[in-house]
Amino acid sequence: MSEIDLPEDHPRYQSLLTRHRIEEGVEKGITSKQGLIAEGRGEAFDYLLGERTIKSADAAERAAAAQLLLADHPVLSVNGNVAALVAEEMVDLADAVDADIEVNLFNRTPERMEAIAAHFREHGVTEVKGLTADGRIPNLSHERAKVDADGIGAADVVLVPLEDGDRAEALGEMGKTEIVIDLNPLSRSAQVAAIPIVDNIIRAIPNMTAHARELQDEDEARLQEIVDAFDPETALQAAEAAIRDGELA
Ligand code: PTJ
Repeated sequence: MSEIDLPEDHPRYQSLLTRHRIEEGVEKGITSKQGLIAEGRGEAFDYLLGERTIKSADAAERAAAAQLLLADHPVLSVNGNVAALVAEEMVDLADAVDADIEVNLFNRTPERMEAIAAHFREHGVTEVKGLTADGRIPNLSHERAKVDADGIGAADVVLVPLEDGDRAEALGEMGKTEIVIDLNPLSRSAQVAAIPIVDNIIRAIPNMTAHARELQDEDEARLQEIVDAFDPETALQAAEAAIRDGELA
């Protein structure tokens, strides 16, 4: 039996596990109440996608892994939903691509910042970024704009999962190469990303890590080829088509 007392081959296993983790996140002061609403919206899109990683999402996850391996200073941004759903998997990915983890919240409070940082420390991260907050994202209201100058502030490639559109756009305007994970292909964050990944974060992160481990010995030219072969427009169109025309599993 797993953490939710259900066999893993139960047809609704993933969805129930996700709900359980988000609920627990709220109880621990990690996830915001708005995070529950965001989860519900994500689930609806996932249902329409057949709760599976579609081919274009797998290609995006591979391109994202290559992009993270190519980066000089990659940062994985985490919020309350990400921390509740995939903390351990994020730490694995950070390890595979040698990235920093930075807490960056939409509804920023000192208590949630600390609770999320502590959660990642419990998962083995020695230096969780985001608490210094000595950098700013230009053109964003104060609290949401706070970043670490030597974290997201100095990053060349940033992974921003489940992000709101404004901040995704503002980060893009700072010249960062943005990888977005969002189940809604029409969301502004997915639309502004260099690499949009339309997949449930619960599947996306482990798959990115698997791709990163498989690609780790490739040379830069080969990694760049994989990034260049990826087209964000085509990937978003494929995801939208899967949602509109797909057959439910
Ligand atoms: O912890 P905070 O304060 O930073 O707040 C985080 C949330 C997620 C509440 C905040 O960023 C927010 O309100 O986000 P939005 O604008 O609701 O956008 C979240 C997007 O993530 C939506 O487009 C959802 O479809 C999508 N989403 C939700 N759950 C998942 C998801 N995408 C991938 N995997 C999921 N499990």
